[in-house]
Amino acid sequence: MSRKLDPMDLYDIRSELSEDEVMVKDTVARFVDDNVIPLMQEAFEKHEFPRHLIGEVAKMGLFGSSIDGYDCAGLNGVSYGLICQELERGDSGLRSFVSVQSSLVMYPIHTYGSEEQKQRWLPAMAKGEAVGCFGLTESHGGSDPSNMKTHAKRDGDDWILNGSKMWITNATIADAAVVWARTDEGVKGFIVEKDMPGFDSHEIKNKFSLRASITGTLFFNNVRVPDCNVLPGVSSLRGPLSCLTQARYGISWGVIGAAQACLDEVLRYTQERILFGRPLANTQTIQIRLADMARRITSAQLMSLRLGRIKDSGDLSPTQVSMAKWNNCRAAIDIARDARDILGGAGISAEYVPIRHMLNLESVITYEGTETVHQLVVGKELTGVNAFG
Ligand code: TGC
Ligand code: FAD
Repeated sequence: MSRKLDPMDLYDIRSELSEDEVMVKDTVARFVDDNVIPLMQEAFEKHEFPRHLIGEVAKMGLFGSSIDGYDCAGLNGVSYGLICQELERGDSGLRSFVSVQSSLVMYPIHTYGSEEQKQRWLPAMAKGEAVGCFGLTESHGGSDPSNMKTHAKRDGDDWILNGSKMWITNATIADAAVVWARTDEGVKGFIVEKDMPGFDSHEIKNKFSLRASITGTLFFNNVRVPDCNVLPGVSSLRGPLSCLTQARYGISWGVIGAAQACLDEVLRYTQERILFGRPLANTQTIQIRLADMARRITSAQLMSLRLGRIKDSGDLSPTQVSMAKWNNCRAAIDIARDARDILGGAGISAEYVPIRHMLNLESVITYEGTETVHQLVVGKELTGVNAFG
């Protein structure tokens, strides 16, 4: 008799992981089962980010987990992916928080910041004592950040920052915002602190997606930023885009967790739901749909694991990340929508996870580069022709 396979891991990805990676995965999975899943339905309904989780996530060393030193865990890229996968099995909002803090705030400070900036922010962020946000998108078109209007001018030893940013995760709870602005010396990253005069933020309410995550706008009205708060290591769009590569990599893993949560729910439901005198799972079309979910999850797992190994070898190309972000977000959102349908009327209730994941994934497939953006990045790689211009 053939052995029973794990429905969430048909190709036994687990056996490809090192002992340390398995330990990271299992630790975060337990935390999510015990401390995250039980509260996400209510957090989503109340449109609230469960802030008390910040300290708990910090205690596990999940912020800036890929950074060596500065009180960070120094884990490899595959471990970061597994962290994202397990967190997003709970909710995309919590994974978003960790993506922003780790890949979009701590990463640029670590990669492009001065030693003083690193000492000041990285240990505090690793401990969850300081929260960060990342301001790149502007209201007139997030897909094309080269058209940014936010700008800064030197004034003695300071810079004067003007403009605004839109759709910013953690905007209203951030102690520091890494803000990208046009200057006479190229695009630069500014660490804007929450109390700086002229800096303001507002929460965007009434979202139907990522309701358990805070999203907002940032406004800069003649904000005086000292030169010591400017990231010295980069002066071009490569700065913010390289951060996106880190975050997109994590998202490619994260959405697998959301998809697994949906498959898990419908596997249970279709065995219990009796229609026309037999469990729903006994019908051919339902089995085909479940099999298709498992096929897509398995493909996504293989893609992300391979991507992680390439990342850890130091040879990651942004195009490879684009392909995985596109493929895995598409797989996850299709699975979540199909799972919602399989649940029938129950599928519109927040008591079942697919609708929450489905709604969250509408954001996830849009932020960090829309599906179209990633398709065009791959298209450019194949043809050598830039279709953005
Ligand atoms: P392009 O001329 O291609 O590139 C400019 C410079 O950047 C370099 N580069 C990259 N470097 C690292 N990673 C990447 N992914 C990179 N893409 C480009 C490039 O080599 C060049 O470097 P250099 O040294 O020669 O100057 O730039 P472009 O203006 O043509 O842009 C191309 C395009 C459309 C792909 C880019 O603009 C893009 O990715 N647009 C989408 C924007 C986006 O994804 N925004 C996300 C905002 S943050 C967010 O959504 C957070 S959600 C967080 C959460 O809650 O989880
Ligand atoms: P647009 O760029 O206006 O795109 C509109 C449509 O046009 C899309 O369908 C797009 O695919 C399509 N399109 C674009 N270019 C082309 C083309 N060349 N050909 C054909 N079609 C095209 N940003 C941050 O900086 N920091 C954050 O923390 C952050 N968090 C976010 C959190 C949430 C919940 C959301 C929803 C967004 C967040 N964003 C953040 C912004 C996000 O990155 C942008 O929404 C995204 O990049 C798309 O930009 P846009 O919304 O302006 O859409």
